[in-house]
Amino acid sequence: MLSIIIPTKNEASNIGKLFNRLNKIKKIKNSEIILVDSDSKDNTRTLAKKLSRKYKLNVRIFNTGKLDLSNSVVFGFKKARGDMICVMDADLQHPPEMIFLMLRKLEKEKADIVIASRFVKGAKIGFSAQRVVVSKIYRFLAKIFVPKSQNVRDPAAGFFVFRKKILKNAKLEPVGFKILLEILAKTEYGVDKIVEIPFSFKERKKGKSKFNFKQTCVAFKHLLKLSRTSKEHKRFLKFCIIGASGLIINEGLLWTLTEFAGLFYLLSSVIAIETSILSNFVLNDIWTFRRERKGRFLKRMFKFNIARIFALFINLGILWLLTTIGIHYLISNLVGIAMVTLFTYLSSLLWVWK
Ligand SMILES: Nc1nc2c(ncn2[C@@H]2O[C@H](COP(=O)(O)OP(=O)(O)OP(=O)(O)O)[C@@H](O)[C@H]2O)c(=O)[nH]1
Ligand SMILES: [Mg+2]
Repeated sequence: MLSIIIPTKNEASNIGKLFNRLNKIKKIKNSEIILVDSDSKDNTRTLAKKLSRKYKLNVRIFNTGKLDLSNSVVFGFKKARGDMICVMDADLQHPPEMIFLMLRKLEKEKADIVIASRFVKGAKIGFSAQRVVVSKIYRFLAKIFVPKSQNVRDPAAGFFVFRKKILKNAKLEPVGFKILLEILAKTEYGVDKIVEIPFSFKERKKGKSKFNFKQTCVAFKHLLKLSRTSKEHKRFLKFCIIGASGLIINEGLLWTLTEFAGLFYLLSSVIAIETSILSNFVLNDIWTFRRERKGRFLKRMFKFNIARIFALFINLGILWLLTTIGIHYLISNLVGIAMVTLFTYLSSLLWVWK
């Protein structure tokens, strides 16, 4: 059975049309609809009750009081009787006609999660320029803070179907609106068992959007919270420790080769830099990114080297730029090193050990 979970807050102006469209779907009679409403003041629940009687739909309505959107949905998960779950909004931005298309895809492709995605080929999205930028930043940070979600184009989607079994053992503690990312971070699914299908996400026509500046901040706060649970900050720390060890190797070898082997200092430096790159790579491969090792060792090593050479140019570029605008070269160099650390970390996470 499919449980369709619909979070609502003051959606009386949309609920009539939503139920009408749901009623026209044949397979809906074998599903349950769980409306999780956060204390709407506009009759949403009464109207939903009336309509479910009128259309003879299997609807269960809960008032989740002060719970926010994502926690209301989690409440819905606990009430769900189906072995498949669909989450969708009530404001008709998510076409209900797609529900069983997504379910079919889930079954046919033996997927764990099917997402109606706003960012795959064929999708259309009616976002303002400002929201496009925020969404881009959010999706980029999601890749860094929740690496498990790296292959998902729309981790902030609100319309998706999944197998309930993936929730087993997961301790969901979301805040705000982004329930999908919480699921991607904490549940047990196959990373290759996520399918995204395009859809056209239009502006809401009736009722008021509850997604505002405060909710945007909450979404970023949620990301930070997830990075703590996925222990991504520890990974970054490991990367920095290895970076520091590389610095010691670099300095030590430069000194030894120049002073004791009698090499010209620039030649010593080339050997020292490459040795530290290689030691950094090996240590990261067996410690920082142990679980992300895929494919050929040499290929990863080559990519890591390329990223480091790029990093060298970034370092020099920042050093030159900041020094020419009057900043002391030692401070410019520190800024350069910080930026390079970030760059090499991101290229490692999103490219070398993707
Ligand atoms: N239970 C519950 N539902 C909520 C809450 N806030 C919003 N919703 C519902 O969640 C769905 C998505 O909310 P919207 O305000 O449309 O947010 P959005 O779709 O991200 O933003 P827009 O694109 O501007 O519409 C709608 O069905 C809302 O009624 C809440 O605090 N509790
Ligand atoms: Mg909406």
